[in-house]
Amino acid sequence: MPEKKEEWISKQYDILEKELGEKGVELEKVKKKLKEFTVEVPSWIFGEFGGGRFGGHVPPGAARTIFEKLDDAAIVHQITGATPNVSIHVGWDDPDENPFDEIQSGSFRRLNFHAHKLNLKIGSVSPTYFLEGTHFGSLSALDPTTRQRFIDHGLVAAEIAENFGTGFITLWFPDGSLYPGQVNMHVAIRNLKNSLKEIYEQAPNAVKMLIEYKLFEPGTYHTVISDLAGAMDVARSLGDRAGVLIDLGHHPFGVNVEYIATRVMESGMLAGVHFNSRYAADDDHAVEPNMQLFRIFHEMVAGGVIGNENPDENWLRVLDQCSGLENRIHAVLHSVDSLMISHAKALIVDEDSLARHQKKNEIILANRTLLDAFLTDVRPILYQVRLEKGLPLDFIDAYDKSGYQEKIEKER
Ligand code: PSV
Ligand code: MN
Repeated sequence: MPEKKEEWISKQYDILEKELGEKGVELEKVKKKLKEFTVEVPSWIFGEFGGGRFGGHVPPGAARTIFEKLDDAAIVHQITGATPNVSIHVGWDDPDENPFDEIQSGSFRRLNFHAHKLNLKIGSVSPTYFLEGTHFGSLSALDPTTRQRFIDHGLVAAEIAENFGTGFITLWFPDGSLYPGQVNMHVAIRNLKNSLKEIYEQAPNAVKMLIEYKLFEPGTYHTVISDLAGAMDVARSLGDRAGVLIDLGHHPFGVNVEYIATRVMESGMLAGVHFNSRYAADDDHAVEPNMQLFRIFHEMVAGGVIGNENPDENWLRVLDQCSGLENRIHAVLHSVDSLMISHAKALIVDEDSLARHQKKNEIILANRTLLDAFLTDVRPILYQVRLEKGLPLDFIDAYDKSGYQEKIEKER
């Protein structure tokens, strides 16, 4: 690194330390939290899936197997120091590439071993309910054989999560309908709840289940769990090892997602977030450090679901992105950077002033207090953290210089 850059960082850091210190924000504490920040990366970003347009264009160097996906995740962790866990999708991912119904949880021992060799761990585990055979529903299907098939699949995922993962399964269902009248919605929700109950009761009892909701897709008229109310209702019907998964791309436009997150925090329910950015629908784009993301982080900090010493008190955090045209590893590195920027901004809010303005109903002043943090360039803090951790300052630049992209494009 040129000496000048280090000087600039140190100068800017000192200025921030002084300015923020006057507001009661201690940068040493902020740095500690940022050093400990982690997020799971999804196996599915590194594979061939994504986009679904341009004649099935596969980005050069895309991983062909779950082992190669972990290899890619390993370089992301080496560069960022923040992504030790990889979220997997059983069915999409199978170390033995068995037919869907024959996936064995034991096969994942080999994958677990590969992960450990790479200094990684298997993180949350998703069963895959949107592959072959669920065009008329999975756990909510009218056909009992279909339901049983996917209950069994959920149990395999639960066993993998218990034996090799972090004990979380995350569930998303493609179940829904295209036209009014197509599906008896009462029956579908009952079937879904009963099927989930079977998984909940038969799964190893340390396994936690997060239920994801989505407004649309593939159902255009209705999806079986379309919103927070539906996900919470289902989770409550199961028990306290069940909770909800908030995917940022799964809401109607204009929804106040940070308030959704706040309601879940205040309920005390288990929860997690799937991070991504979207413009049109569920785009699954890389995370950007925008205002919404800052607000979500601010509520997570205020609600005490991030940065706790006891990891059980923290919400699960996972990237869920898979857009197909950009360099996938660039996209993941960009996401991790965006999350860190947003987290840093959330940690430097002048909370005392905010509380004072709220008490006096000084609406605009309260709003500007939040904006002050959002508009602060926090990169000197992040760079300082990276210097102290011995990590590169610019993740994408470090990746481009590593030679990894050339290597995978040649080998795969
Ligand atoms: C569905 O759109 C989703 O958000 C679920 O989390 C899946 O697991 C993931 O995307 C991958 O398709
Ligand atoms: Mn998701």
